[in-house]
Amino acid sequence: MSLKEKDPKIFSLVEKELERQIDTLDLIASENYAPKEILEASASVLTNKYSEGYPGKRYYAGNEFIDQIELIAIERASKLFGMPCANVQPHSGSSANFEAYRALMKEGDTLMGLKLDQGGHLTHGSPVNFSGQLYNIVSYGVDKETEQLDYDAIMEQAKEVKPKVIVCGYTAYPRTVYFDKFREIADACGAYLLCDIAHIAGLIAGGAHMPAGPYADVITTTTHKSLRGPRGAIILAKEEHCKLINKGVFPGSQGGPLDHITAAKAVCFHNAMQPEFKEYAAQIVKNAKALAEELKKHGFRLVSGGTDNHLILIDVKSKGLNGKIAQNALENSGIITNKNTIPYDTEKPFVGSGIRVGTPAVTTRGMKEEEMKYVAELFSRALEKPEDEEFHKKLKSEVKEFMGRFPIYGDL
Ligand code: DSN
Repeated sequence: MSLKEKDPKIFSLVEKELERQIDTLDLIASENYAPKEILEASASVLTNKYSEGYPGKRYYAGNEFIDQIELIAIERASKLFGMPCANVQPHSGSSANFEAYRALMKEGDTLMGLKLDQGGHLTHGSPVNFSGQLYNIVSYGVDKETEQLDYDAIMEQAKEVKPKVIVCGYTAYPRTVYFDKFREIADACGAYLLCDIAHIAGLIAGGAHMPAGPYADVITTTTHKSLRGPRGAIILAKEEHCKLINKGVFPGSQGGPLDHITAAKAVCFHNAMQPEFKEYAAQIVKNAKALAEELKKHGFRLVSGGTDNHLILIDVKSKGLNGKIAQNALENSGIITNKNTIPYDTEKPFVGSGIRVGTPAVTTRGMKEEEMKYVAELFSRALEKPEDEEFHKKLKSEVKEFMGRFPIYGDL
């Protein structure tokens, strides 16, 4: 029996979600469309298996093929990001960071990460997250004028604070992260350098951002953002951290790995090694730069003045709005984004003064620089009359028509 027959309610909601994805303009910087082969691996019979442990050292029998899959995933991840040790079992970016921190620090040790409201992640030291509760957090910020990282200031702060771990790599930072400069900072204060490359993993894999592998002690990343794989995460590390990281993931914090996701991760790494992926990564950046220029023409102020990567942080206060109002007006018009704080924001995080947008998803759908002009126009028009539902409804059909030209899954 199919899902449609067994559970029509859930089947119909999945269908509706597919329709929503097809019809709307997804500008969420951390989202993408996993290709069919990744969906196929994720939805496979591998979900039936228990394989606690690691290849060759499992706590269950019957892992002959699972072992081969995990070894392939490990080898590909290692090669792709240029680090000798890879753990492909973490279920999410947050759990990967939890596990990496536990391998590098004891509770109470000092962790230096970018402030959440300036582009960092919850797990980089927010007080409402385990990271802020288990470790002594000394956050760094971006420069108030340039809204970019000031590496000299971070160096000075790090020398004073002497953190055990410095984390770099962000969720709302539109500029290149100079991992080489962070390596110098970490060396100057005797810290480990953890590069959380979740947002830019696809750009790194495709050669559109400097690599972290030569500089990091440990790398964490999700696999579903610009890397365009299944929902999940991995940890990469120098050889010396390998044992502790593996122990930290299992049995330290997780039980059985999600073998269907491990297989999908392996497929994702294979895809990311192909020449087409280089083109994809380069196009993401070209599209983001084109979109940034067009948004500026429509009168939006962009945090840091533009972008070097896949994302743009738009200050919607420059149009007399806040993030929450703007996100709603955009969603009602079929444009999917997320509200975000901007550096030195005066709004609460649930409101924010910014909208974060990114180009990984639209680039997967085949859009190029030319289309970014229309995307910026749609974005701008949606915010012209933030409270006018009729106006948004009309715009939503226009967006749907436009998106119809860029199919996701063909006949799926
Ligand atoms: N939730 C992710 C993002 O949207 O950036 C970070 O984990």
